[in-house]
Order: sequence, then C-alpha cells, then structure tokens
Amino acid sequence: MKALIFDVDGTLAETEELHRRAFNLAFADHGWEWHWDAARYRRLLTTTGGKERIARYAQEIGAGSVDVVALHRAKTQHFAHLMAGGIPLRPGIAQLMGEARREGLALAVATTTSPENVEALCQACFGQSATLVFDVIAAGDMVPRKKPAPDVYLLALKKLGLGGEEALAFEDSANGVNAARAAGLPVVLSRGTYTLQEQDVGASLTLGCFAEINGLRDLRDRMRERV
Ligand code: XBP
Ligand code: MG
Repeated sequence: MKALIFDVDGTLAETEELHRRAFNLAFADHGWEWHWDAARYRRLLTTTGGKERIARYAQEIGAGSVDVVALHRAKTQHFAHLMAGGIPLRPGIAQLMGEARREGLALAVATTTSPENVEALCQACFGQSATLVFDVIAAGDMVPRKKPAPDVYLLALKKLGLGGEEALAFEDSANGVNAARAAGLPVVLSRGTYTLQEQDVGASLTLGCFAEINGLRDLRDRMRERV
C-alpha cells in the first residue's frame, strides 16, 4: 500500500448538508422557487456532480431552459462561504492521514466535486491549500465521466504513478465504491448521513466509522483478512 486515496464529500467531512443549503441559496438568487429538502436531496444525490444534479431536477419538473452553469457557479460561491464557517473532518480521518504521512505514503483525493470545493474544505479543515495537504488532486470536470465511472480514480492513479492494487480508496457512497472498484482499487466504505440507507455494492471493508481503524497496521491486517 503506497497511497491512500480519499473521496471528499461524505468521506473527509459531512459536507453534503452544506452543499444542499448552497444549492437552495443559488436557486433563490436566480429566482427559481425550488427547494431541495433533505429527502429530495438524498434522492438527487444518486446523480453525481452538481451541474448534472441540477439538470436532472430541471428535466424531472419540466423547467424548460435553465442556465445550469450559472446556477452551479452561484452554488459554488455559496458553498465556499458556508465552508468558511468551519466543518470537522469525519472521525478517524486526521489520524489516518497523519500516520500515512509519517509512513511516507502518498495522499490523494478522487472526487466528483470541483477543485474549488476541495480547496474550500482544505482551508476549513486543515488551514492550508489543498496542494499542501494532498500530493494529488483528481476532481470534478478534470475527467469526462463522473462516479460511478472509474475516470477520477484512474486519473488519481495516473498522477500517482501507481496501479490500483498499490493504493487504497476511502468512500461514503455506492457510486464511489463502484468507481473505485472499476478502477481496480480496494475500497474502505463508511457510509455518511446521506448514504446510510444504501445497499452494499462490494466494498473490501465496511465500517460504521473510519475511527474504528486502529492505525495503518490494523488497516493492513483488516484488508489482508478480506482478500
Ligand atoms: C459528491 C458529489 C458532488 C457534491 C456537490 O462528490 O457528487 O457533486 O455533491 O459538489 P464526492 P459539486 O462524494 O465524489 O466527493 O456541486 O461541486 O458537484
Ligand atoms: Mg462521497
């Protein structure tokens, strides 16, 4: 194991509630009387990518012509403001990253969200730019197909110069597990508040919380038990 590759939303931190609020603020800015409550957002989250999610909803309700790009740009600005208020990393994440750093493992993110949002999270959670926290960032529109397609994990592996079996992915969602597996990576799943109800799709290791991992030696032992 030479690298840990983290999903962002729902894995590094429980960000989806702030995303949901940011979408609703952007809709209001642009005069749309749309409101995504938690139940509707949970359903729409099966579509990865904020622009894709807006387009899906607009089609579902027959909204006609919608400037998806402008709406999403406004949403991203609101998300950055909301993140500036701070958000905790999920339990266990800081410990995993710190030990990996001490052992000389590479750290990467492979996420559907935008690079701007990765930066906002790193400033909020680490007080540093994302490029100082992670060795590799594979995010959003850097790839043509979003999760569950493997593209973003394949890009992360390419930038790391590693094969899938040399890294380990951490995810919160079925779409993310499917993306990591399709890229040939073993994957540790801990569902987040917006994915608790999802079915198992074959994660190598499923945990209630990443804090159940008692260091990298324990993680390696757990992964060995599953191969
Ligand atoms: C989760 C997503 C993203 C976020 C919203 O990404 O699917 O679309 O919900 O962010 P991941 P954007 O779990 O892969 O980190 O609006 O920037 O897409
Ligand atoms: Mg996620």
